[in-house]
Amino acid sequence: MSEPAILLHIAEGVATVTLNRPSKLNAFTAAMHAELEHALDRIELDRAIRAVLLTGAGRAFCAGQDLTDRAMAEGDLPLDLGDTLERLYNPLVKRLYRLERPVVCAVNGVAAGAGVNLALACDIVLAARSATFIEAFCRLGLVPDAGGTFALPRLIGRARAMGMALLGEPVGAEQAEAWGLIWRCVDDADLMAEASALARHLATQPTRGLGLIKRAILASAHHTLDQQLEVERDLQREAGRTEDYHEGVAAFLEKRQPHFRGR
Ligand code: T3D
Repeated sequence: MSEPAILLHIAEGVATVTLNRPSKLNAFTAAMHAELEHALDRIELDRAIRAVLLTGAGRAFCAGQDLTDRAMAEGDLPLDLGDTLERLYNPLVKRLYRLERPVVCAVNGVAAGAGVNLALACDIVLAARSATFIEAFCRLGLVPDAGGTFALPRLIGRARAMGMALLGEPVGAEQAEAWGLIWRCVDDADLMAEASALARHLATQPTRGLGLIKRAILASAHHTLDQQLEVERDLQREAGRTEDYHEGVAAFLEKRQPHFRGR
């Protein structure tokens, strides 16, 4: 039997999802998409999972689409790449943005093409100091996909987004942190310990509220101030009805540590 392309490990309220095709730098195949979809189904259904950690096996995070699946012989009709985005990448990116659980990404090595944009669809991105981010699409005559043209200008502004997308040069993790592309760059040896500790910490927090924060920040991307104030009003109404909010207030008044349950 072949190795699974996705590993899922659940412990202490954290689901660790590992892209597992290290010999191909964890490039995406249709089978890998299907396995990742199943892992996300499991995560969405299990309320005991309160945070997610995404990373890659081996020396890379993810080299994007597996290009051996895209080889064309003379006379072949071109594959409809819009269709592969519609069926595979777009649903994946939407699920990560909309998952009402915090998603930490540990970029353990090179991220290229859709691999970069997959990382940027996560909520808190840590990267090993040696990792690089390559919007490699322009080298193939393609357009950044998997949400790249949404995330890049919002995170780092038009000038840097254009530079990354039009030149396809590797951007190092330190530069990525300085630009605000990612949350933090950490020493290679510390990456997994720091990312796991962060995910475990988040899993003990008021995770219903964290999910609502995600929703609010995502909505702000296309809202006016008035519209966003309405979003905050509605989400705060929902947050104020959670058990965790009541526990947070009670713990503060009783001068004790809160015990949040994600409800
Ligand atoms: O198609 C659609 O459905 C549309 C969606 C598109 C989304 C996309 O992501 S398009 C962009 C695809 N990705 C790329 O263009 C990146 C291609 N990879 C690279 O440029 C380089 O591999 C890296 C810069 C990422 C790393 O370079 P390096 O020198 O560290 O490693 P390497 O030697 O190039 O790769 C190691 C192995 O992984 C090698 O296999 P081998 O020769 O040892 O058997 C290489 O072929 C394989 N590999 C790396 N990336 C891919 C890949 N195999 C298939 N597809 C890949 N994307």
